[in-house]
Amino acid sequence: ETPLASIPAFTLKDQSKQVNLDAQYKDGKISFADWEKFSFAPIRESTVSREMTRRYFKDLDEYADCDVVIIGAGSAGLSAAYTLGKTRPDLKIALMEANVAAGGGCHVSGALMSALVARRPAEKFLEEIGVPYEEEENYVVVKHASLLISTLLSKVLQFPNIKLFNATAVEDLITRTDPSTGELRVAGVVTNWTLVALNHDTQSCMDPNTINAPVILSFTGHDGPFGAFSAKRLQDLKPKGTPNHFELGEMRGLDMNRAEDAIVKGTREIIPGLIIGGMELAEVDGSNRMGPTFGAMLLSGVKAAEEASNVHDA
Ligand code: AHZ
Repeated sequence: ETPLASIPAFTLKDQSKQVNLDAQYKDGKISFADWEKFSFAPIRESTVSREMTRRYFKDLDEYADCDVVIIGAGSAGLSAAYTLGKTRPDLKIALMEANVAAGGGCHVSGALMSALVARRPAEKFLEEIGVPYEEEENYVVVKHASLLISTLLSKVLQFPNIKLFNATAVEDLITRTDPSTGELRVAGVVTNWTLVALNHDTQSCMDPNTINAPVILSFTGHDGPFGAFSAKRLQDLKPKGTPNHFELGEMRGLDMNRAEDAIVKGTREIIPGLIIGGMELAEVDGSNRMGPTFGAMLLSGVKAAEEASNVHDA
């Protein structure tokens, strides 16, 4: 018998049901446990439901007021969440993602051909989160886009000050007019479960949720079913003829060199309380599309976290 691995043994409450997960070789075969004796500890179905719903609604309650809301858990939103979660453990951060799965275009389209390209100096961020890469002169290559997103997500979700609300769409922004300056500021978000949000025109009105927060970071990607969400709302709030009006759909043709610098440098507080970064910014600024190169998404997230920290403390 040769022990192969160090997966620890676990013991069920009933001592007679001890299962040893140490890999063993016996008679030329590998075995991890005596599966005949194997049985899980018993549970009541309602207990599982209660454990999930109690936590979910407690989180909704706790995060109804928070310090920062991040809209969109694509590569840019997750990078911002990581940077802010790590450097500002004092801030309570809600991360809203319309999709069931996080990752946005990085998981879905970027993962079609697996490899992910990031131009230097974005490899510094990869080193920070511990994602290995192959070196080329001006860029690095990660074996799988999903390796980047899953590593980033696993780190983000471990921060005690961050809660991900997935399958939840931000439907609107909460706005206030500053009585002294008359300036509009963003003061929170209106949310709903995505499946509800998608059915507003087939069902009678279903109550949305709200989250109040002084700082909102928006990374909803470029125009699409849900994409460019805050840019679209902002356009409604700044109708033609008012200062800073812009037209949506301004994103220009693909130019990797111009696009990546423009997105990182342009990541900023667009109106008080609202910071826009990632590809959503291309809709506001009319900058170029960049295609499947992800350095700017990662560093736009870092810049947005810096802005958010300063806006929060101002
Ligand atoms: O589901 C969306 C996705 O995960 C989510 N999202 C969009 N609208 C939302 C809403 N409420 C909550 N109203 C919402 N979540 O936002 C995420 C956006 O991720 P993304 O990957 O589309 O955007 P990104 O800016 O993080 O990365 C863009 C990646 C691209 S696109 C592109 C090109 O077309 O040239 N190049 C790159 C690098």
